[in-house]
Amino acid sequence: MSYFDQVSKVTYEGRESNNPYAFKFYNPEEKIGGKTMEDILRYGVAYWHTFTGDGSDPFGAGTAKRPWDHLTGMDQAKARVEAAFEFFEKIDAPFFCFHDIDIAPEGTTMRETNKNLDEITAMIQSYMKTSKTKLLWNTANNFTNPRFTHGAGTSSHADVYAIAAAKIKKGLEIGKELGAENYVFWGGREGYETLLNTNMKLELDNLARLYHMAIDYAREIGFDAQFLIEPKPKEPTTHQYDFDVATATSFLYQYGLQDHFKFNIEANHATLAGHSFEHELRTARESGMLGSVDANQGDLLLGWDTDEFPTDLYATTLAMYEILKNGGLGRGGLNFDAKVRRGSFETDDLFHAHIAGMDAFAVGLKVAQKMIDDKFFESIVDKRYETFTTGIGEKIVSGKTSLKELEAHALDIDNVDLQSGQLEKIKARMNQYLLSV
Ligand code: XUL
Ligand code: CO
Repeated sequence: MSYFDQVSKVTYEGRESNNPYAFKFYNPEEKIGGKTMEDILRYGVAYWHTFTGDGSDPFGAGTAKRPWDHLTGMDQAKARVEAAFEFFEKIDAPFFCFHDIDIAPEGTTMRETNKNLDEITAMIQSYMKTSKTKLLWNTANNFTNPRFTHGAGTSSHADVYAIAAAKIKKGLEIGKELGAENYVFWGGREGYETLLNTNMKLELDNLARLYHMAIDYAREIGFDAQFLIEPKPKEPTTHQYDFDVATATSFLYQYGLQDHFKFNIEANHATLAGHSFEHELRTARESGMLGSVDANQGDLLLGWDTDEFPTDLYATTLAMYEILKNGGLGRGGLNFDAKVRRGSFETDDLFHAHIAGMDAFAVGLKVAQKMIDDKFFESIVDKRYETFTTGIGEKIVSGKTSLKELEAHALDIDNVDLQSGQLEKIKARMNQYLLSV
């Protein structure tokens, strides 16, 4: 049975192609800086948006028309697996990602839920034997079920904490079973609505204890995936503890977790935190903690997490600049944590959306590689800080000076030779680069 008859296989046809089911810029085999695009970009399909989501939003019911709509329960879950692997093959996806409840329905008890998960995991595993698509990461959904209303690892109720822990344990086992490269923790409910009913210290201590237990259990079962924290400042909670990369870094160091985690950085979460996407990537990169990316984009006119497919070439280029400077994403990848708009309810739209996102990051990659090869921006940066390479600047950088010596240096300065930051020249050059591929 075929779920997506309209498409045979999406391939690269080049920028002049009029075929809506072809890549215009993403050429998996093309080498950029010595590596293939496929190996650098490591695209992932998000199971929840593409196969489980129905297009509903807080104001209206689902709109999506899917060939598995007539089914329910486990039959529907199985149809989704069949459809997913057909889609992965047709869109040429190297990876996919899922939450536990995306792939299998919850039962009335955890025992029943785990039985459903085991059955679908076995089915996925057998599909993976003949598919090139690997698991970039999986995670436990510890936010949808009403029992997580006061949090999961930061719940005010110990039983809920235990349920969250049990779901993570199962997630780690499934990740090992399917050979996941990473395991993600996104704390959608790990935060608070008001401090007046919140024991923040206990909640954060408990969250750290949960992470330590997860590290221990992964070690115990021999699951060597990279653990990733996905920061987000708010939504659904008013304040989320993993607010942004800097906040979560300080949490990791405070609790001795820093060697066990990297970050999964989502574009729309960065902007919700009042940062640019590239700011979050840079912050993680500078501390060696850039692990993976949830590739999407928000809408500047809306104040929430719209999870749109990325099409903004400026943003994808600046993101790829950080990723290339990081030496790539290692075991991470670019997971399209993105959903088609509610009005884009046909299965065709799933293909158009992924093609748009894959092409947008392919352009970003090509432009960023040129920017790096030319060293145009790097030389601007080098020149801007050159006073730190000699004399007193060199002493500052090597930690070989003191306030006394700096005062002696400063007292006789009569004129500081400041240079322009050349912001407009830089932005104009960036536009030239963008138009050059
Ligand atoms: C929610 C979000 C999640 C995580 C995984 O904003 O991004 O889908 O990526 O739980
Ligand atoms: Co995400």
